[in-house]
Amino acid sequence: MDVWGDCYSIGKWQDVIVETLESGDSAPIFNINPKDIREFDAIFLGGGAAGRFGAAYLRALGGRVLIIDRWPFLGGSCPHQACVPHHLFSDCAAQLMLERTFSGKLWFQKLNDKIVSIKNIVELFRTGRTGPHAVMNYQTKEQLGLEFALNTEPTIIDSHTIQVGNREFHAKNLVLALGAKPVLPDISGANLKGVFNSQTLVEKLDYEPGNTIVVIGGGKSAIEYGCFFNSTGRRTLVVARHQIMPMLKDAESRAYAILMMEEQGMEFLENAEVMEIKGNAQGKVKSVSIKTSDSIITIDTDFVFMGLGEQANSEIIAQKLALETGEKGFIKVNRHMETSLPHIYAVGDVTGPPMEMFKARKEGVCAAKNIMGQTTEYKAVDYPDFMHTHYEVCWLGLSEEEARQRHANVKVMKLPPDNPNGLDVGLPAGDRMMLYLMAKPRMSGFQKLIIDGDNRKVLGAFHIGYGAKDGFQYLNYLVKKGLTIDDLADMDELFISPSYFIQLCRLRAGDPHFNDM
Ligand code: COM
Repeated sequence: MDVWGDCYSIGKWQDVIVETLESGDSAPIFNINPKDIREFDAIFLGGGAAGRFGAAYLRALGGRVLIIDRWPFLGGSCPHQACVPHHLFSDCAAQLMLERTFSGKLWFQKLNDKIVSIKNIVELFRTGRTGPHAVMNYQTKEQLGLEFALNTEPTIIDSHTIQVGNREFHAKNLVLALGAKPVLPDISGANLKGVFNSQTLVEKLDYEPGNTIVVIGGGKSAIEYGCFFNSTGRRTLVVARHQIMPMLKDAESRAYAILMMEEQGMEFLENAEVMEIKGNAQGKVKSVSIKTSDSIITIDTDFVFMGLGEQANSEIIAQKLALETGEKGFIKVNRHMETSLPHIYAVGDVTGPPMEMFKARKEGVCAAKNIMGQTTEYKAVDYPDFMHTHYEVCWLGLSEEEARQRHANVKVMKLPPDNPNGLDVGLPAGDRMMLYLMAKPRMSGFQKLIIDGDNRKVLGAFHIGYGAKDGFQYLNYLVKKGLTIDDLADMDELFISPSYFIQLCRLRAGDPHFNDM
């Protein structure tokens, strides 16, 4: 199918994508400008976050670029199996926690002791995801003017030549933006029906999971999906080899996040290992045996979720092109995004962690600039980060412990403050927290700002609640430029409560020897 010159509406794209996915039609979708006779400056293999943003930037710099992707849409795994479903499930977890907290009160229906369907939400996503897919195609073609070949597994002829169907494309450079996939652990029974990861959950779930769920792993996906399962009313047991949530470095913030999960009924087995997943006669999961520090326990379940991190989609390409790869197949790149071979770049998840959208997009842009002669370096360091429990958890910079090791005069502003009521105080009560503030104040969040008392600069920030994630994106940029509490005090808060620490800082600004608060 050739779509060059046709303007498909977003709705028309949605129809094409649904039809292609449902029928399994393997004909490529070409959008190639027949009138442009220039050689491609680059072919991006993969049109996800890294490929799409890199290609857009390269074209903006005047180059000619082609994106090739295996799916009939652009945007990659984000809208199909990764970030978008994760955010949907995290929204559900937040909503369900609210509804369970207020179950039977005010206008809330009685939800306590009720289990809600996981299958229905997965199905809702499966149908709904083609909307974002269609937007990506429309934006990429009509607004960004990019050329692409979709719905195809290309053949790599050599480092400058790619074949799609019976068409050959030649480029000065190749950019590998192939993404990553969940690690498949070597656990006996991992292939049984009823064992899922973030990809297979949205593709394959075809039954309603029972009342108990076992999650393997202690990192972002394990916790985020675990909280969602728990919020549906199921017993949820998280089994982690080491500590859970190791990425949240501030001890007090981490303790609050874990306590709130425990109060929702989440169960954690740290320093524990799944020995075996056992199946029934039909090949379906029936139980999991877990080795803890002092015993082996068996949990009956028909649903196991693997949240054990990601590995690169690099096997075929690395072999074909003899590329240097590292742990989990991640393609080795320098700060210009150049691989071990000339004129071949790699960007996004295929180069390794952090598996974050901004890193993928910025790496794509970095490769594009270098290809177009603007020498640029990129490495993801000192970035703000976030994850979901039932809450949104964001952080940037140093934890209090790290700050105290490195700086002599550390000051801390936090909410709730240290006080005889402990957490049972309706603060910080940022966005979307007013109901908790009134009825269950300990659930109204936690926040902490860590400051160098000598030069008044912000060293770190942590927020557990809702609505602060957007602010952290800007805050981190400002912190790197030397943001002080006095700068924060000069900003304009749009809400009474201090999601972005402005109000707390203004109360302290002007005082040369401000105290902890
Ligand atoms: C976002 C995908 S869902 S992309 O980064 O805009 O391509």
